[in-house]
Amino acid sequence: MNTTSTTTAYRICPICEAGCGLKVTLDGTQVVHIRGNHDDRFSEGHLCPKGVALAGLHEDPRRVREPLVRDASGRRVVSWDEAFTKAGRRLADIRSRYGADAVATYIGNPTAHNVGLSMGLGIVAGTLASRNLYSAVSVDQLPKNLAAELMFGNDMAIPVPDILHTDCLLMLGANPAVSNGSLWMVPKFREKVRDLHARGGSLIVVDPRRTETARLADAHLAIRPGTDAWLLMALINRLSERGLRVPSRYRVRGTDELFRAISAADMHEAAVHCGVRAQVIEDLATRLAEAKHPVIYGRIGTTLQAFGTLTSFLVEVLNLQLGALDTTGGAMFGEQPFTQPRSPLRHELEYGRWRSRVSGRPEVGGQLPVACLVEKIETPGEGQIRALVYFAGNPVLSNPDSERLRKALSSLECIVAVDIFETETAELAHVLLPGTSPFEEGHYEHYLGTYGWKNVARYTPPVLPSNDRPDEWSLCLQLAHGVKTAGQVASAAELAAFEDELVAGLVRRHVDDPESAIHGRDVQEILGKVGPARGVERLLDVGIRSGREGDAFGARDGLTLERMAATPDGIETGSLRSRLAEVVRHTDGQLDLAPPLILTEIHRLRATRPAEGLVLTGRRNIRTNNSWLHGVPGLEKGVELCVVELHEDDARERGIEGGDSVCVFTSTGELVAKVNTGTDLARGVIAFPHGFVRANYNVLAPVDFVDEPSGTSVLNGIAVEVERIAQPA
Ligand SMILES: Nc1nc2c(c(=O)[nH]1)N[C@H]1C(S)=C(S)[C@@H](COP(=O)(O)OP(=O)(O)OC[C@H]3O[C@@H](n4cnc5c(=O)[nH]c(N)nc54)[C@H](O)[C@@H]3O)O[C@H]1N2
Ligand SMILES: Nc1nc2c(c(=O)[nH]1)N[C@H]1C(S)=C(S)[C@@H](COP(=O)(O)OP(=O)(O)OC[C@H]3O[C@@H](n4cnc5c(=O)[nH]c(N)nc54)[C@H](O)[C@@H]3O)O[C@H]1N2
Ligand code: SF4
Ligand SMILES: [Mo]
Repeated sequence: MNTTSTTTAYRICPICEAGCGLKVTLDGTQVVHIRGNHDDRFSEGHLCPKGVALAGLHEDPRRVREPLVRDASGRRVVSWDEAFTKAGRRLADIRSRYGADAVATYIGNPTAHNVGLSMGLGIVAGTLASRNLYSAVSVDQLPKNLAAELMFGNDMAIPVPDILHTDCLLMLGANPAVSNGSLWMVPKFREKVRDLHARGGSLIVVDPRRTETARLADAHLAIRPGTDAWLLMALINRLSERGLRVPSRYRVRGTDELFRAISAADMHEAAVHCGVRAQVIEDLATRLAEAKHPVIYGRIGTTLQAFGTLTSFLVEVLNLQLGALDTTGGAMFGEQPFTQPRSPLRHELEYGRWRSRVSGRPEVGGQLPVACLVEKIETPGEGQIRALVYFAGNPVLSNPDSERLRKALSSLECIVAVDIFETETAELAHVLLPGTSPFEEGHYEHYLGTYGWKNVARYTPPVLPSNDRPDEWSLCLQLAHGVKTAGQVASAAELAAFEDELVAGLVRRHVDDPESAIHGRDVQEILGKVGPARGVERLLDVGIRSGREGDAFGARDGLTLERMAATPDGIETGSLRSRLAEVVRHTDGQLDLAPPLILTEIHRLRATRPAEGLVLTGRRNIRTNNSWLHGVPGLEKGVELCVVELHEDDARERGIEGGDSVCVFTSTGELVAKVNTGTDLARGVIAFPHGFVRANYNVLAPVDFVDEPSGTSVLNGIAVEVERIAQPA
């Protein structure tokens, strides 16, 4: 007889973009074990060690559970009221003394997987109304956003490969066998490649390293870092010579101008820059031309590099030229049930409307690149940054020239951190407001939901109650209230009224939107029907029920948040469908293929000699996530992850052997780590993971090495030297 009384709860894993549906077995409030949910319509049972480690993360004694403040007398635990008062008062004071721009905001990566936090931080940032808004996006995908803004007039218009139907997937600078995709939620990637092969299709990987993904591929092009734009231009030219032009069904402008500019790129010149023989490029062009449903996908390796915006733009040009954009089996725009009211058509680009004070870099979609952060803290004068509020990030490890940034951050008058660990950045904070455990919040993938390999509606409610602590949505509302009122703590009634106002605002915008399912309806009637009583879930319910799949608040059969919560396996919402016209936001409805910025970049590329000698690139592994999860029980046990990888011939030339300690150094900094040698890397390339404290990759990254149009930091393809050193004692 079974004597234990366990219960099962469902939780979408918030760590990476696989979005795995997890089955959590509980004994009371104790997590007994975690399994992948095989009935999950999206993740189909996928699971990795990090998902299992959520239990360890929940239990981890190092996880911060009470607010902390730091002052002259040191670090101490304080009540929530005291922490909110202190944060609000100090931020309000700095704003009143120096102006709104003196308070900067930094948004870290986990906010993308935490709906309460990401919607809540928007309220805080809106209250702060500072032009100093930064995020991990400028050490990640910003070039893709800018390329999309230029081409489609919509910075979020980034298509995903329709992996179910393609017969030729060309992948540049991505390793989904480890990362599970990025701006592409793709659990069970290996199985999807197996299916691709089973129907006669092929995978071609362009990467300086023979990665876990490259090992699954039919062909691997070991490209020289930072030269993908050359490869893409060579391909576009070859296909063009074979008569392939942008099909007439697409509404585009600037094709001739763009193709003329690209045609100046010579095949043999491209081959030399890329380190890939011309014949191999020719063969790849043939393969793409002959495929029925080819598709191109580029990720981190194509964005954290010197020509990130141009490369990202050319990826979509090639998709267009092949007729793959917005086509079954090609590059499709996904959908999610939560729908924002439609943004107006763009008369002007959301780009360069203001510039950073010192280096003059343009804003992109309302953000300044983190490459400007340090100078804006260090340089005295009008607009100098005096305080920082950050949400779930760790810029001291994740941003370039980290040592200089750490010093600059230490000089700030006030740092307010919203974090769950006392990280290298959090330890500089004056007020640390701890977020909740992943089991204490509901999950809906509202930021990345449109980048799924398929369209699915999923929501999982909190697994455990968060007791007396505010969830991160309420935490943000309280913080915003504190900024507005110079440190007053809102009562429960005041907080509820604040939330009511936000919900009513969203309902009103939907009612005003001609494309919303609740267009023209009565606001009070809708408000009376919003499902949950409290919390960010109310906003979710409004967006879901007003969207394409929604029940329009009882007017038709459709999705509600309640229905999704009752169906934790997820509800399929139809295949990826062609919807380019909905996505384009340029006023003339056309795609712009020749924005001046891109033409300038083509000239800049042709005038730039790629770095010679050794260059450094990144490498991810399955047991960490960016700078965190280190030391979480069960993850790093007995595996040395923080090692330099070097081609054995490059090692031999330098008198280095596997297991040696080496110093890696650049014009910016140096680090020491152990070496592995092998043949997985292209000659002249060394690889190292980011996010480790004992040897931080980003001390090596020069802050002014950026993708010029977007200001995104170039963290791959940095010129380095490596030298064997005596083993440390
Ligand atoms: N050299 C190099 N540098 C890189 C990269 C690279 O490839 N190479 N990759 C870049 C990329 S793609 C990214 S996205 C950035 C990431 O850079 P960041 O976003 O700055 O930092 P993370 O390492 O993701 O750290 C996230 C922090 O959030 C906290 N956290 C986790 N979950 C929660 C939560 O639910 N609530 C709260 N409040 N806090 C939470 C964790 O404690 C952790 O400290 O790094 C970039 N840096
Ligand atoms: N396990 C694990 N999963 C993760 C993360 C993690 O830290 N750990 N981080 C998550 C985050 S925030 C993100 S953004 C995604 C990123 O997911 P991916 O985009 O798949 O990133 P990586 O795995 O770093 O793979 C990037 C590849 O680009 C190659 N590369 C470097 N420079 C160049 C170049 O110039 N050209 C080309 N063609 N290739 C180049 C590198 O060798 C590497 O194999 O992963 C997410 N998933
Ligand atoms: S792959 Fe791992 S970390 Fe990513 S969502 Fe799935 S279980 Fe979580
Ligand atoms: Mo990222």
